[in-house]
Amino acid sequence: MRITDAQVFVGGPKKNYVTLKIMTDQGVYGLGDATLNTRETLPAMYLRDYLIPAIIGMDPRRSEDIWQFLYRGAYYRRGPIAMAAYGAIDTALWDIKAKLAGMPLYQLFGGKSREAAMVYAHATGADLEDLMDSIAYYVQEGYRAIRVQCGIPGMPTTSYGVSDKRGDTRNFITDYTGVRPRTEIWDTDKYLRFMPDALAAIRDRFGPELHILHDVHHRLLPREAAEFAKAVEPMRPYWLEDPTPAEDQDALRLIRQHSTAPIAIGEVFNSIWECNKLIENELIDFIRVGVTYAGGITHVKRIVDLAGLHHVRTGFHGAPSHSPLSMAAQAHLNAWAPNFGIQEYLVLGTPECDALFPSEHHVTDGMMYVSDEPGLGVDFDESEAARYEYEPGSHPVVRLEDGTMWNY
Ligand code: KDG
Ligand code: MG
Repeated sequence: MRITDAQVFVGGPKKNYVTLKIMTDQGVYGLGDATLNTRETLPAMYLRDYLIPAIIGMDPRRSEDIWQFLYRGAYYRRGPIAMAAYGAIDTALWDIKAKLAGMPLYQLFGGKSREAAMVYAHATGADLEDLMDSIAYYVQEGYRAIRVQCGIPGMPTTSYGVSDKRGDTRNFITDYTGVRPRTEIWDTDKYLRFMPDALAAIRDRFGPELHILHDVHHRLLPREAAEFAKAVEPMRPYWLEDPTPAEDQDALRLIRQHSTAPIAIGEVFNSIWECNKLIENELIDFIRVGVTYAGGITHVKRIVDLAGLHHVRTGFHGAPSHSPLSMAAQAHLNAWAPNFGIQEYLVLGTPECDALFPSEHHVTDGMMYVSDEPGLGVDFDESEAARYEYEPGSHPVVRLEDGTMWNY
């Protein structure tokens, strides 16, 4: 069996999904996702110019060897662009393998460990009252776990993931008006004065059972993160995400020394070599990598197994930039992983998105049900894809009030 060709498509309904389709001489094809949000053309170019020509003629069933060929063969290893490109190839090869076996992908991992996987939704509010309404909406929709992000009083702009318009619960991460980013202003003191009380009010209003998650989005220094984690511990958050940038990993010990609040990190990691210290030293509770830019199923599965040895559970990244293909790959991993924790999930199911990526994966009452179709269980409609073009977008950048650059 041989790979005969592969194509890359960039575009989608209000998204720049990077979709790879690998064709074989037996008519079976595989699909993968290389959507690196706001930098989408780079993995697409890497695939088209370097990787596709190199894999044509290879046996698609040898997914491990092809992964090693891509990773070891590049010489300049890792990085999000390369790992997104390898990930798309790897996911497409697993799709082919499972289609050949006539089985849903999770069966190849070892079968289901659960009937459905808990997901968390995103609630956002311009202020606390607005956030309470947003949380109430998701509770009533059946979600058991909700990430809560709130405008901070006195801050001149909104902070991460929040709209400045009341009642607006769209996700504010990517701005598709060009590559020049807008600026958010950040003030740690105002955040630290407000957020613990806000989390206490949320716990008070929604009771003990709701899983409350919060994304600090790399804004705090390690000592501040320790102070914050200690302050919110009594509210029993499900997790605090990215309390501090994880470049200085030893600094995370400070949080552990002061608080038992669960810590989730890893959405910007693209290899096991960024996670292994945090996992082996048990400095985190949830690993947040995504199949899209952490080298695909082969590599993420390796990370999941390492995490399982150290009581670290999965909480795969599921921001809106992930296409239904990588979300499906994660749905299969979530169905299998003995150390599954939770899955981030934003409603993808617009009619346009469903038409582009037909599938039977679905979320009901806050639980994700994996498709039983052979392979990933997601198809790709090329005639629909022809409707979309790449639209340049950007994340915000963050500055302190005096103009100093800060971490987005
Ligand atoms: O592209 C950047 C987003 O994926 C990121 O800001 C989202 O932090 C994020 C999350 O937890 O989903
Ligand atoms: Mg995050």
